[in-house]
Amino acid sequence: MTPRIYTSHVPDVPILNTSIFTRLFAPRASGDIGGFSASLKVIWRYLSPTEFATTTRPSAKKGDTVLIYSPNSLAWPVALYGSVAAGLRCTFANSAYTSHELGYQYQDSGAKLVLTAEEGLRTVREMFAGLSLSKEDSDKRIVVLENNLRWAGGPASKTFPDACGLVILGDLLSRSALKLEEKFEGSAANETVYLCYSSGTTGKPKGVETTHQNMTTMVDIVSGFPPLIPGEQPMLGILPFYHIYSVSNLLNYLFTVGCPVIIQTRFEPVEFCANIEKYKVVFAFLIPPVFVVLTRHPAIDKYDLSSLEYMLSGAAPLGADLVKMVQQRLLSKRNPGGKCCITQGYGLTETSPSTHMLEFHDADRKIGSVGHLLPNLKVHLVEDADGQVDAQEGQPGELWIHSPSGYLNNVSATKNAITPDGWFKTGDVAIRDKEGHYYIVERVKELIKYKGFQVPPAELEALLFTHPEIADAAVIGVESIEQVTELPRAYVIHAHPEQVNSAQAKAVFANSIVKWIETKVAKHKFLRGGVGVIDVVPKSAAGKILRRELRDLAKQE
Ligand code: AYL
Repeated sequence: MTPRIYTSHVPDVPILNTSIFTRLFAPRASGDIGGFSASLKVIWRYLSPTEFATTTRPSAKKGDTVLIYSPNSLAWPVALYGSVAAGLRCTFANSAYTSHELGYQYQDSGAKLVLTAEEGLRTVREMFAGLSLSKEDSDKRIVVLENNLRWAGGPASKTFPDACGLVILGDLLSRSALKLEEKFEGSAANETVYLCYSSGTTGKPKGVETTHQNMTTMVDIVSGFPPLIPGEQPMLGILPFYHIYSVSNLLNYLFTVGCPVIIQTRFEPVEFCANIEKYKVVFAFLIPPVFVVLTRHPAIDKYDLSSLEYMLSGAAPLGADLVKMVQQRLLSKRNPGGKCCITQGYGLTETSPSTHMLEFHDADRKIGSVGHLLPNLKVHLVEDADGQVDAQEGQPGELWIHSPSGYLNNVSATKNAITPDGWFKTGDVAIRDKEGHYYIVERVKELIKYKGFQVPPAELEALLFTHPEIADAAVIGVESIEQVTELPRAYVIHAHPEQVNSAQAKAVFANSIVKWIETKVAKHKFLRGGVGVIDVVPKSAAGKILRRELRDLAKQE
């Protein structure tokens, strides 16, 4: 039987044969040598494999990878696009990563240099020490992105007394004489430009090979979709830049629209409200936990948020009840007829990223939906794991998306995720209604999402196995209604069960594991759902953890 394949109601956009850099900057960067483009050029020249041949840094060749490790700052897009202009690939790490987590991504991606914020320097050096590099060798692999980026010609850079050949962005900026006519090097459209880390359906994080063309097409798709942004409004940059949601929607897309972005280092409710009031923000890209804040935080009453009329949520489920609560609260402070449109986008790192978006005019009618399929995409809803049986019209099925992506150096993970004819299995279950609006109703993959951030169970399980008192472990996500997110919860088996044969002993041991994990991983992976001490981890005959049984167990507890 021929499978039922759905396409978008919106016409396809042409697929350009250019690099993302050319699409976003080339016209502006060559004509305008203002602060931003000057800094871009400095980073580009420093990192360019053919330029600055006299520097002592380890040589990078075109196509090599650099790792960006920084919270949101003005230097972040400079680091990103400067590297891209130099023909390098970029991988971005969560700015809260520990040296161990960072080391995994540095090695797995094969990165040659790390571009870090000042506050990350200690962790980066610790990471290099963990890889047995001397201080001299590691400092040569680091570029420090200062928090207060001073444009070219500014005062001398802050000094780092213990530096052994560290390169400071501010130093490069003040040293550099730029020629306007310099041309950026091009990259081929089909080359990989970003390596975003995602655990996918199963296993540890893997580098998703995202090409220039994936990114330029996404920019054109989003730009062509019924207008997301009403005019050139200031936008809030509260999503972490290192997440693909930001790279695509806040950075790539907003640079093409020419929107100013108000950078917040991290989400902080009072600053968030103050910025909306000050800049009269009309539209914001958000994630579900921010909506929880919008229903509860006292700052909401202290600031004038009446300009904020459109919000798009993504990266995790946003329920209809929460949407209604936010609307009620915000509208109660507005004049009659005031607007408060909340919609959703859906996507995955592997699909670079957006595949669905709900148009604002459907916001109230289709509340809870992730909207229509975007152009240039094909989806298939399947009832069985092999994709042989189509889901019936209006019935749930796993969402498969036709996608050219793949994982770096990981043929087997790529094969598991993508069928030979190019269908990427999302691990999400969706329903498509008669009008072509999609609803994400369940996640069948093991991935846990804490407030929009990926928590790969396999990573926490591997860590738990290294604990001397743990014989076996499994990690699942448990729902927190209160926080509108999943919380990672571990089930562990004590290596000497007789030592934990009372409820109290179990509780003490469980608590010690929660604390122990907090010393090892970034905050979003903490075991906020707690630890359960059990006798046996339920497994299939093939040894696969039966997570559904553990989820049922968690519900009974
Ligand atoms: P990753 N509703 C429910 N689940 C969602 C949604 C949503 N709106 N969006 C993402 N997810 C879950 O790679 C889903 O389980 O996301 C999906 O498989 O960190 C998983 O998150 C993917 O996790 C955009 C642009 C969303 C980006 C994104 C997030 C992409 C990165 C919408 O327009």
